[in-house]
Amino acid sequence: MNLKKRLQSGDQLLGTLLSLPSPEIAEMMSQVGFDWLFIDLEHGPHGFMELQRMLQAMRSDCGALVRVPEVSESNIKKVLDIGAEGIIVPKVNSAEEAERIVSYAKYPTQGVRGVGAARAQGYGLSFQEYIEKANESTMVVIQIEHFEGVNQIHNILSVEGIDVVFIGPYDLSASLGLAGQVDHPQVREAIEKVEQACQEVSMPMGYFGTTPESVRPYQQKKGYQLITCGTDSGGLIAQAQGILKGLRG
Ligand code: 3PY
Ligand code: MG
Repeated sequence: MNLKKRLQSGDQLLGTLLSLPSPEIAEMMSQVGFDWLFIDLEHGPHGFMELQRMLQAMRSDCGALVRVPEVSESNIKKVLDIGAEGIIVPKVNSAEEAERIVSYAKYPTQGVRGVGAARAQGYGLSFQEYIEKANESTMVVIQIEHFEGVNQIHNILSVEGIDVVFIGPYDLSASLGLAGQVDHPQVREAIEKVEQACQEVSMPMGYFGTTPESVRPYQQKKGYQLITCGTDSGGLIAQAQGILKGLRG
């Protein structure tokens, strides 16, 4: 079952964030049991070629959602044509922007996605099959991570075709002048405003945290179906620091 079907059936999908352009890390992380991997082209140095190599290395029963560097028709088209199951779009602050995102992610007549034959379409071998199913099976995740997006949440939610509203607690806290204070009451209040709006229209939500302790409260809240915990670089650093601490005391 693909990620979108699992989301629609009510599953909670656990992932981790990959910030390094490494097919080997993608290969490993796709084998440890995560439902999906959050591949970050917004902050990571990855280009489209590295993304393709990462997706090729992953186990097929682990999904991939790719965060695009910014909203652009070509970014969204390429990421989907390379074979991501969906896109994550950072800092969406208006309904107009959300409409453009959905339009770039869907083939006509629902949207304006260009038609090509790349990896997602089996380089042409599964062209018709992919084209027929893509609008339904592609996941569109938008991030609310700025107070402006919080203020616009009702308008943004009126846009057809959004599958998940994903909170970015770090950017959201920064937009409030509280960078990194993800549990500050003002940040929580902003998140609760988004939660309430999403719950009213049964919109699934997502959350990112660096540790299981930081995501657990959200994991247990109603509606949070896309959970991202930890990063590849954070894991490597923690492991190395643990080794040194063990050896040096
Ligand atoms: C943030 O916290 O700003 C994020 O984008 C997490 O994915
Ligand atoms: Mg962010």
